[in-house]
Amino acid sequence: MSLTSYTKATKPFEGQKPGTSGLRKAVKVFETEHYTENFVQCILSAMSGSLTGCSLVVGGDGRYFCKKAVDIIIKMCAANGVRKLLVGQDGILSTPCVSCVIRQQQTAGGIVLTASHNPGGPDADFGIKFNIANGGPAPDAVTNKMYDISKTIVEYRICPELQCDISKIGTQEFTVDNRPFTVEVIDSVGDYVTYMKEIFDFGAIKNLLRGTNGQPLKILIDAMHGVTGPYVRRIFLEELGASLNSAVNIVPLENFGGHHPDPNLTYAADLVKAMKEGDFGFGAAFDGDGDRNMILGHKAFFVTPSDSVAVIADNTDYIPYFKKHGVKGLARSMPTGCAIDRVAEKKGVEVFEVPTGWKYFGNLMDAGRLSICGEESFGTGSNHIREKDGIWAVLAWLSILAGRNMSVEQVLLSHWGTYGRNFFTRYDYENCESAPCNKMMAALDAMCDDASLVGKELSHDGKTYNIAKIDNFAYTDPIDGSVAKKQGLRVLMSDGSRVVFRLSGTGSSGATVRMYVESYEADPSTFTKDAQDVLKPLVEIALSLANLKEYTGRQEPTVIT
Ligand code: VG1
Ligand code: CO
Repeated sequence: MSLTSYTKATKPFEGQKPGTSGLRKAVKVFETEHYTENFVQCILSAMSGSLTGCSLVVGGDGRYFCKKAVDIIIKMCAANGVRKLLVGQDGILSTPCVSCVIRQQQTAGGIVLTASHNPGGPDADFGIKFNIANGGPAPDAVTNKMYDISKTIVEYRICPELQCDISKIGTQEFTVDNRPFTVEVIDSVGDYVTYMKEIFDFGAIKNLLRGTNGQPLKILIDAMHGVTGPYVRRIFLEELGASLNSAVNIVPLENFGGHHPDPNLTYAADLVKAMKEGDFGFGAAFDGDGDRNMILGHKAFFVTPSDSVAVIADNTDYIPYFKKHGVKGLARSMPTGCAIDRVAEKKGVEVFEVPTGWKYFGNLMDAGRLSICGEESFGTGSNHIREKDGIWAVLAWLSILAGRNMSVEQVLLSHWGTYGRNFFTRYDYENCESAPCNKMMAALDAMCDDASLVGKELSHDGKTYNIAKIDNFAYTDPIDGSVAKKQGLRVLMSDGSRVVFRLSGTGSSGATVRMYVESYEADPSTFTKDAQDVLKPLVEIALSLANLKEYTGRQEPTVIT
């Protein structure tokens, strides 16, 4: 029996503008009649030429509203002429896994249902993101097109009678408007696990955990009730044979157990506490959709994400994938600490500084100029896919520990010994009022044109810095020449220290101010110092330069990482 699709009349909604990583709003907003349908139609219409007859991947982090959204997407893809959908079982696919499946199955792209590290549940956030055929987040040109369509949309197409059970793996065939339409429900972890086994030497990691060449390494992995639970179970418990107490919170929950599924020292406090007790030698946590990671050593020794990517880039000899493919270039997002730049210099490879957001790495990878990259926001990855990848980062770290026969702390000390240490911290002021924050950014922007600030001395608590340059970061993509402007205010000091201010593009309401502070030390006696102590004077200088407390009305940040 052929099903029939219909055109439904609708009106535009304001603000369907994808941010740093997709459209994120409160669940209540997505539940508004036609809201989700409108945005899905914008995604499909933006694909125009490549839509009819194509295949797409659909999956998400399992948060509240995911299943409903999958159902809408299936009905709308069928009505818009898509030939086939690959849907994760129960709608579950991590963000890196979506990227992996898009590439392996050569689909035209994928739709990812997640608000990443934002909390989930009926009163929290939901999000929809589109990834293109290379497996990476849609670039600005594509998201701008979606946004433009959202401003004038008058109708969408849907096949309301189509019923599809996504709880069982297998293929279901439909006929819609006399066209064939296939939904293949896929194992949420299968393809991804196979790929990880190609990239890494699982035997070496197994030996490390078992202690074949010394003490067994006890690990503690916290999936924070996000999407990585099934991946952690399959990879760490079943494939690598870690003991059952090595993994916690591995059942995905629609509300992440009421927590922020955000792997940092504040929101992954339970992991930090457990690690401090000293039984485990390695700890890690992931965010809701599995693209972020936090790495901890014995007694919760913290590895900053900026250091983590630099260490991985410096130790590629222990990862079979890089031995096979080589390491072309390295990259980081602009606010990320510059440790990786030093590794690139030593290795004699290119290093790129791109705006915040993984979408800016894709072109460089596709052009064969980028192998490993990261963001200070707990994102680490490589050109094995086109998303940052939390599980990959943990496997990379375990490979390095196995290869070097060192602890996490020893690896860092050795790294700093070679390169010096880039101390880094980020202050977040979440959910502030938008208007004053915009004013603060405008005031900072005006400083770019104030020549009298260049050379100005700023002092606090015995530390003095000289302003070398203030600018608003702009980036020209070396591959396609596209330009991204106003990507963050940078205050560059004469000694290489930096302060950066940005407004977040992932919040669902209000404004979140991010302040990034970095300073480099070559003196080994500083290496074991607490980053907050070392950076305190520069933090105070930055706060007063921006009049941040006055504009935001906040005395303290919400989160320090
Ligand atoms: C934040 C991070 C950015 C990251 C983005 C998406 O963006 O700063 O580095 O790429 O989240 O990560 P913003 O605009 O809020 O600073 V995820 O794991 O939330 O998809
Ligand atoms: Co994420």
